[in-house]
Amino acid sequence: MNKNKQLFLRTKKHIPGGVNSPVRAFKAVGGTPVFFKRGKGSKLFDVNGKEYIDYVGSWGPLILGHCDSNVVKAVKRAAESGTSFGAPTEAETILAEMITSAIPSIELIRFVNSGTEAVMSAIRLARAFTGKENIIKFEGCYHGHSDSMLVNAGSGLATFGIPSSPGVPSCLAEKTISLPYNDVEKLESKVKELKGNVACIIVEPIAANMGLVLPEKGFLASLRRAASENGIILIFDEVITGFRLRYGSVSKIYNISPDLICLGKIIGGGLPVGAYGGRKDIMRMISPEGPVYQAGTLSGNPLAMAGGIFTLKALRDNKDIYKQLDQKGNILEDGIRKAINKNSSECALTRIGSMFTLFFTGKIVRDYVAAKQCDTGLYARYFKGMLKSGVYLPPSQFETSFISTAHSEKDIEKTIKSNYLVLKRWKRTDRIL
Ligand code: KE4
Repeated sequence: MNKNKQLFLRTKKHIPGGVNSPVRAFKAVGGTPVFFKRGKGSKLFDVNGKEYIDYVGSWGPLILGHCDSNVVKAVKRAAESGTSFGAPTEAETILAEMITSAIPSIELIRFVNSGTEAVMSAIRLARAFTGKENIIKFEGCYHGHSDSMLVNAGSGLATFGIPSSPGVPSCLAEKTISLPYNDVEKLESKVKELKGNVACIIVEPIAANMGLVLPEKGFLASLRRAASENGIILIFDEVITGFRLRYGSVSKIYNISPDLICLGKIIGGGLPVGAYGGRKDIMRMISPEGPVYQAGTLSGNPLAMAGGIFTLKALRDNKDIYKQLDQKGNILEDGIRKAINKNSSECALTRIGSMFTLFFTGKIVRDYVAAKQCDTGLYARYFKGMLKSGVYLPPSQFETSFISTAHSEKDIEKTIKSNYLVLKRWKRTDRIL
């Protein structure tokens, strides 16, 4: 039996679904998840020794690819001095200095251990600072699994949210209002209806959890305006986009300054990390300086700090790194678009910099309603075809693919070729791969 299958059966005896995070179980695409043994650069190697070009990149952290030599050396060096102290270390100071100088709107920052923790803490802080309880989020945006974030839009966009998971108290879910992404009119009318009784608006400034969906002109500005006019805290969840598209926050690209920003993934270089930060007057409410409690045994731990410092150093010290990532993305986009046209495939590609998603729909995907119209069965077949050809994409239509600095021209060419062959084998007529 295939070693992946063996391991999966063995693991399921001890871990729910055989995985430590749901999306890894391949439920959205079917089949047995691939168990990986190691990664190097743009490649992953599974337990059977099969090689893949990796576009998941651990869901975003590995912008330098797997086992970047400087990052590995730094983490090893840190580990040899101690894996955790539960006390202040200089490494936390260094990473805090790097991030606050890269993102001036972050005047104070607190490190935690995951994006979920960063968002959960920022929400609590916004509620404390404003004294209000309602929060606004957007359908299709994912902000980790804290209770207030596991909420769907009430039917017909009813004022209050309904839990999207059992175990989330309805009294809490009701305080989260979930609106359509890119819908300025609904945002403005909801804020008006609630008479500004909203603690915060949280958004992925570039949405990457319904597949990649870009903010339309004026959308982010409308959030900023509504927040400023109603004493609402604007939170950018940049757990994915932080340092992904430029050395810092995407808020610079859109010239919008949020009040708080949540970070994760890249700032830890693959080690467990999250962070939230922003306006001094807000962040000063965080304990021990202020009354809002938030804590963590391994927050700011030396290994994650080392991973983050050496990842950000590489991004900061090579001024062309983001241009090179965008050029790779451009070549890949061009190749995929050519294949879509040649095979008249019903697909829509969205890309920005080193992030991309191939949607299996003929429509432009501007929000979650459109994303949900994708043919996820076709995506599953496409995913399996690419996997077979040695290209590892996210095992879900509702995720984003990532290019790293380690992806070579040869990798991109092979991916373009595989993409063409998979789409060719499955023309609109027979749809059989
Ligand atoms: P974590 O708790 O998984 O570190 O971060 C939660 C989170 C917060 N905000 C955004 C914008 C995120 O994308 C995430 C987590 N991203 C998913 C993938 N899209 C992590 C993968 C997984 O859940 O296994």
